[in-house]
Amino acid sequence: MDNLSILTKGVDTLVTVVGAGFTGLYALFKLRDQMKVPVRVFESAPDVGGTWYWNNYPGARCDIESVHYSYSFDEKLQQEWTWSEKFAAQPEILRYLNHVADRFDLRKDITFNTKVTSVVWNEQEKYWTVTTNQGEVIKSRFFISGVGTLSVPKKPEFPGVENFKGPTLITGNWPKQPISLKGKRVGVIGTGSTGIQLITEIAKEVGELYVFQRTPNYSTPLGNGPTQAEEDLENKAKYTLIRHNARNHFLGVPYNEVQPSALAVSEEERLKVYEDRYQRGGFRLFIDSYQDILFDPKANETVSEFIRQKIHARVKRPEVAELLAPRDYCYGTKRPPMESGYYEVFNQDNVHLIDVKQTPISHIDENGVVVGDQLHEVDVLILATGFDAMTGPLFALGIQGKNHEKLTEKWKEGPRTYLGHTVSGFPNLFLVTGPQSPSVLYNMPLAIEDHVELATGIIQHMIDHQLLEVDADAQAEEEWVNHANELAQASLLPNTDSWYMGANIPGKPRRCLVYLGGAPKYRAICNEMIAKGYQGFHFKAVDPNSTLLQQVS
Ligand code: N01
Repeated sequence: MDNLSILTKGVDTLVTVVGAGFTGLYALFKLRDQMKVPVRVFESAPDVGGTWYWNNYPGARCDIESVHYSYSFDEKLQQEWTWSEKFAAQPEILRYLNHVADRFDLRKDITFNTKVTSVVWNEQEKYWTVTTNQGEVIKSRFFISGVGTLSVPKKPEFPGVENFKGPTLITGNWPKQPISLKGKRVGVIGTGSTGIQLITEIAKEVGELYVFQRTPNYSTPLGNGPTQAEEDLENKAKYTLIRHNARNHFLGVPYNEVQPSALAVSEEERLKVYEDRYQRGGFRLFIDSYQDILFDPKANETVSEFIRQKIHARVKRPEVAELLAPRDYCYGTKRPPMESGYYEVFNQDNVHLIDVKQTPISHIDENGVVVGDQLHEVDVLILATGFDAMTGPLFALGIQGKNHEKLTEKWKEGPRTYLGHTVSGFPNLFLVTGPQSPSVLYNMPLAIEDHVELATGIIQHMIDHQLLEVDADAQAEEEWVNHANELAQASLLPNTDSWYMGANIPGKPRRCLVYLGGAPKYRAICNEMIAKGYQGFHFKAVDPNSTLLQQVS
């Protein structure tokens, strides 16, 4: 009997993958077509896309250039696809993912409209029992989570929200049928990346717009525009090099002009650099200006003040500009949102900015949003209030590991992972872009490819060596958690209330959810771990006396 048959004996499939976004599609291709192993994929939506399926709110688009924010695993795929804009909008990214699904004939092996409701480890037989809301129960040797990092919208926390008589729309679960906001009075709660994109777009057509802002953001220009044919050809000619350079950059983009310290240069020189990066757009100001802005408050203040002045220059009414200009936290410690005309929206007479930090939203009634004792009447209410990031989607899977330990229990003081990819006591389970991996501070498609390859590499190793179980060592996990926390503590992130720190969800432990060492360092650590024979993992071989081996021999 061959090695694969040994690992699949007594189970329904070798691998179960949950999610059919960037992760699930690549994992299915890798496992089914390259490794030729049995795999099941479950997806709660009726179609592929993941994040890009659900977040179809007006204005949604990516903010890493599409030439980088795309799969790199297939040369023909990257040669044949042409993006129409520098930063593609949600419909185009969804079309791309549909194209990938069709091109590799993936859809036929995805079970849609099906939510995984529990994932329970069977210690005796060494498999996961995966249960779905459609009543299916399967035994799977391995489980790969592709549920995404920002896929569980934050629960509305406004008393009376259920009494509102008009539609209440949640950006992370936007209606699939077209909805017209033309001429309507619309209220938007939330001014993060989502709110900023949405507000800019809908301000073009709504009657009156009420923006309820608790914390202003340091938003900078996206710098979008149509794809230039010549540039596209050039990029395609050197795609291998582009990907190589992207993979060797902290954020996964091939920028190479970052300088060591904002404080080591004259003010004139610094402002010149900030202006250049601001005008060129995207993440350049954040990641390609000065290295110390995320670590040194004085360096950070130079860029924070630069952005505040930009906001004041763009917003006509000084009191509105001042409300939009953050003062009490450092730039970059909340995820920097990109904008394309956001600040100018507040120069429109029909747009009203309401500060809900000074006076919070007290409740929502049937007619609108009540702030203090003032009612702001609206026809449509939009909640752009964010997500229960990183841990929320994993907790929703109902994962239970060795000794019946629940993941929710193990992580009650905050996530504990080895390499942001595995969890000690939860064998044969792989988290793609899990907490304490570079994930959201890296170019997501590349981060996903890295993690799918790490997981499938371990699975292939286990097939080759007839290994039934892999579990992260508790000490290795402890060291990784400490390393990730130390890096976070050395940065300015912990001082700010953000979803990076879990601070946007009441009661969630305040822990940095992201690995701040950067993707190149992270990849070097993973490669070293593999070179040292999967250091930090314990494997269990098939027991020669076990019933399993007796069955297969
Ligand atoms: O969510 P957020 P998001 N009362 O948590 C406010 C990615 N993304 O969906 O800051 C009043 O950032 C909250 O206020 P505060 C990207 O990684 C990417 O916008 O907590 N307000 C904040 O203003 C991003 O970071 C793209 O004080 C309340 C907003 O709601 C991540 O998704 C586009 C409130 C939530 O902002 C999440 O972004 C969009 C309350 N009770 C998103 N509760 C790209 O371009 C919350 N808020 C790729």
